[in-house]
Amino acid sequence: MAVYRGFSVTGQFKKRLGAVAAAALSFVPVVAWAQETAPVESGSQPLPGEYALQRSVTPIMDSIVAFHNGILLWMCGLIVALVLGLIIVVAVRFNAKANPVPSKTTHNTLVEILWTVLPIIVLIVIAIPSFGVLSDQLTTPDGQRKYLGHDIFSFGDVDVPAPGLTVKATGNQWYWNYEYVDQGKAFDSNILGEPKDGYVQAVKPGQPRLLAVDNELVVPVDTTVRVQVTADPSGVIHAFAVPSFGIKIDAVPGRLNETWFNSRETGIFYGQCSELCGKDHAFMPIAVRVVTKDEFTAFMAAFESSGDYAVANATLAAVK
Ligand SMILES: [Cu+2]
Repeated sequence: MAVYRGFSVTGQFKKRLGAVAAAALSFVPVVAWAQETAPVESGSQPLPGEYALQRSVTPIMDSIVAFHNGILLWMCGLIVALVLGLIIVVAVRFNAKANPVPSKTTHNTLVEILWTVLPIIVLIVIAIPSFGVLSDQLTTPDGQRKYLGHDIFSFGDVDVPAPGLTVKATGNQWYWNYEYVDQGKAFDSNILGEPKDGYVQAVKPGQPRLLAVDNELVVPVDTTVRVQVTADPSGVIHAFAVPSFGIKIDAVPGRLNETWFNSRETGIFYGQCSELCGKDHAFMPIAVRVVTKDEFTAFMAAFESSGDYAVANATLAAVK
């Protein structure tokens, strides 16, 4: 009887496995569709149906993608498979019916060593590349230092030039202010609303809702941009984050944090405040417009001579 019931349980389990496999297969069209609609040239932003990290356009994000897809996902997958396997073994072989007289074992030295040592190895495998990526993110290039890029187990073989531009991003309640530090020019960047809500500055067709802003931070392509990040001294903590650049750093009142990026692509890249900062936390997006070096030179010349962001922005093609 016990054997028969054990078999029956296994049979039911097989049916369940079939259902899980069918559910997994039903995701395949979604995956294919997400790949078709992924951003190709222009803006980098989250799109419906996407499930992975945003496309990388900087050496730091290359490292993060390699770390996440090459190590973390595999380790998570293996650990989930191992734990699930153990649970299945326990449920099938050691339930009260299949195993009516339980063992009185309380210690097993080998097992105890294994479940201590294996997690330590797992943590070391995660920690070594993780510290490398972290120190890359927080070390502003000087033209000499090598960066990891795709190969996170190297000792660094990617050259990155010293910063060609310094930008200070200040988190306010609830918008960002950007300053071109060496040029002494600053401007505010506010979210664009929707026409139906009576916003004067409304999103144009094609601009992403809740991400588009009136004044984008304009930076040149293939240039290392030093990003200094802080928050309004009388304000709260925010965080400056742009997924495609692989940057995320806190904006703390009274403290100047620093990170950097070097985008190899032009386009508009969107991010969001990533520290739960208050009632309009969801409405202070970040939009970085990466333009060619010539376009940036013209933009900055117009900004410096006029002191007016709108005049400088008019030198660039209209945002579509
Ligand atoms: Cu914020």
